[in-house]
Amino acid sequence: MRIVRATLHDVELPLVHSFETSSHRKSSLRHLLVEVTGEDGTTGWGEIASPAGPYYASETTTIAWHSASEYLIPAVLGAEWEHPDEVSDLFGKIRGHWFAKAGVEMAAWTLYAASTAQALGKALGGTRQSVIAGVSLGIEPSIDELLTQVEKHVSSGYPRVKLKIAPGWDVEPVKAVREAYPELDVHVDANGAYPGDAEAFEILRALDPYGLTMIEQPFAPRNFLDSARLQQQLQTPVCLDESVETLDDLATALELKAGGVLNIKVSRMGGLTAARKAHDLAQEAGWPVWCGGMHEFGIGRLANVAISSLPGFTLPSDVSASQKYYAEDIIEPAVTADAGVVVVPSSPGLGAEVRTGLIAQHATQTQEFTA
Ligand code: OSB
Ligand code: MG
Repeated sequence: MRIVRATLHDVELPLVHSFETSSHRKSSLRHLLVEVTGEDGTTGWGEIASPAGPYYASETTTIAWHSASEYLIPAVLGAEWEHPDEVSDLFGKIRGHWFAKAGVEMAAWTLYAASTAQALGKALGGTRQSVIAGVSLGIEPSIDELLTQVEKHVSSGYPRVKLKIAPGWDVEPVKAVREAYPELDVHVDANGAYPGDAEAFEILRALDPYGLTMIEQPFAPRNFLDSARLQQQLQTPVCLDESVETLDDLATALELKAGGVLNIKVSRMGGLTAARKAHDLAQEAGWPVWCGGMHEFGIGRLANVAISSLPGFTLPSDVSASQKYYAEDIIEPAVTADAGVVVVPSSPGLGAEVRTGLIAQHATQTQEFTA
């Protein structure tokens, strides 16, 4: 297979409800869409979902535009490959830039799936027909507003709620949500906001009695040691997100027992092939996995649904309905969740039509590349 043409679209969509994490608040999102054409005329799509600012990872949207247009797209254009597992090798010499690599590789995967008339999930080895979605709720201005958000999503059927926490917004919101919902599957995500000091350990230990499903990324991404120390002191599993960008990071985490659960993000790990390998490694080690999100538009969202159909994804994934984030998604039909259940598409390729008109309407820059 060969990609003979590519187009990079820089697209900004407004969020229906602004979202705050330990680092900042946002009300619209800018992602890059990668459109590719194979020599048989089939189209594939990928999404580069890096955040606009360097808070979750150092790779901003502007940096991703640069790496995709100058290095990654030129590396794949015109190159011959048989299976998308080979595509990441084409840019194997380029260090980092996981989000941009993931978007370009995703375009090759969807092109391959469409061209060979397989659903993306099946092509990846997925075995589920539907996956369970959880929601991720940002830091709210008050506990009451947080409870309103929890109620809204629990009443629409989501079986798991993840709460963003940060120093000063941790035990109190968790206590309030637990008191209001004694049985709900609740977990927290600190996005690495806690320093590894005694006070932070004390706060994180104070979360242990609330029966959380996991505490996600309490410490800075490279701080595997404090994560391992904390895990020894808690019943609650520690989940790693930002810490695991590569399979080597995962091997380190497993060896050190720096947690007990893995959040696999296709974007953070540089693509679907790496995500699948991470799933295999974690499964062998007995760590349950789930798929994390980056507020993806429909293309990245469907890639997340597809990878979540693999058997080791036993915890609810951040694959909530498009409408949680966007009034209008760039795919048709949009992703829907009925009582928290998202159907894995069975039609060939990505599993939905891409609304090129809507993309053109929201694009701020576009660039074409030919082999
Ligand atoms: O840590 O999981 C995270 C969004 C942006 C940056 C980091 C994270 C998130 C989310 C979004 O939690 C979850 C989703 O896409 O539904
Ligand atoms: Mg996270």
